[in-house]
Amino acid sequence: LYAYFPGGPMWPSFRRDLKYAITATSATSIDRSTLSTVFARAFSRWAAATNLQFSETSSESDADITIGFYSGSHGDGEPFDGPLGTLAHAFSPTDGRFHLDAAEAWVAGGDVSRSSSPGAVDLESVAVHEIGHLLGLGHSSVPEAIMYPTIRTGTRKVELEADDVQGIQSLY
Ligand code: TQI
Ligand code: CA
Ligand code: ZN
Ligand code: ZN
Repeated sequence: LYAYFPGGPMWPSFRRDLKYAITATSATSIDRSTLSTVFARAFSRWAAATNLQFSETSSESDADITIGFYSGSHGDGEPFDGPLGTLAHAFSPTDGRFHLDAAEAWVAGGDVSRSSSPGAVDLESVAVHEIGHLLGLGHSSVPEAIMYPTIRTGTRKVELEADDVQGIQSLY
């Protein structure tokens, strides 16, 4: 079954059109337009299941959600750990910070199962999971769910499971 963060934080009902900005990309070699496409696809999975809408903004000060790539310590007390281990983290509503470990062998817009890199991680799969956290979902006990706390490297899991849809629809 799905879960929420303690206390059930969520985006308030008058905030249904959330803006995100991709703010810190200097630590990754993935090009900017690929990042825009991958994150837009990840957000669209959740938009399809709710009355939430997401749009990218180039202005960090307008953004509800900020997305960035960082290595090691990056100022929030949750340092990244190099390849594998922690891949990314996102804070609960309405913080909006979504950080990705720049040290991962991210695969964006390709077929992760065909990557030659042993620790290849599918960016869109991780993004769909972290957006669940940004919206207020915790971890699910259903292994097929996007919000299940583990994923095998070299695999892609981007479609919301019935459990994810029930979880998000009970919040929004
Ligand atoms: N990052 C953890 C995660 O997002 C961070 C975390 C640990 C966390 N405990 C938490 C976040 C409790 C919120 C609440 O789950 S991770 C996966 C998965 C990670 C893991 O790097 O381990 C994905 C990031 F589910 F596949 F294992 C993305 Cl998809
Ligand atoms: Ca890592
Ligand atoms: Zn961080
Ligand atoms: Zn998680």
